[in-house]
Amino acid sequence: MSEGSQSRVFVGLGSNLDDPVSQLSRAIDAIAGLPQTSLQNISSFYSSEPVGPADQPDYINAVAELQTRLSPIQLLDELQQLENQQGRVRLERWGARTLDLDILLYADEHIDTLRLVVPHPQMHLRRFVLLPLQEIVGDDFEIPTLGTLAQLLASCPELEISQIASVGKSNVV
Ligand code: ROI
Repeated sequence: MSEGSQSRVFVGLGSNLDDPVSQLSRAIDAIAGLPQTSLQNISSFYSSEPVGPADQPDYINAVAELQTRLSPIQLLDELQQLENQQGRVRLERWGARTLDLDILLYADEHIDTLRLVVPHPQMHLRRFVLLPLQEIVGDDFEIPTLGTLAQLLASCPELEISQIASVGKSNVV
């Protein structure tokens, strides 16, 4: 990457169709290749029951930490292109998908536009986001306006979730 100011960003990854583990692995490689962006870290992969409509397969989730010079909207455009490249079809809200990439945090920015809301408005309610994030940043990390990860995990709804051994890559730099 060239000179200029970089932002620390966390992206949530999720898939529950067409071999979710490979979907996430492909997405991580693609994120690592984004312009003006470097992949700093990736959590383990986690398997969980679906939150929302139950008549769909279990999900695989992970969280990636990036440094990027892309603006929030440029990053959103890039991530949506990756979703589309991996066959995502937007059928129903909260339905099954091959790949979901959500900007969870963009530095300590608050963004509230039609296309993008950051911090992600549901992240504090989703154990499948908080657990992989905690693995990367630890208990004391503050989510702007919401509190520390330890506090958020203590009040987050229960979820059947398990860490899948050794499929994530940790500390990729
Ligand atoms: N449930 C789980 N466990 N993981 C997800 O990534 C996920 N994504 C969604 C909904 C349908 C809300 N449920 C999920 O979009």
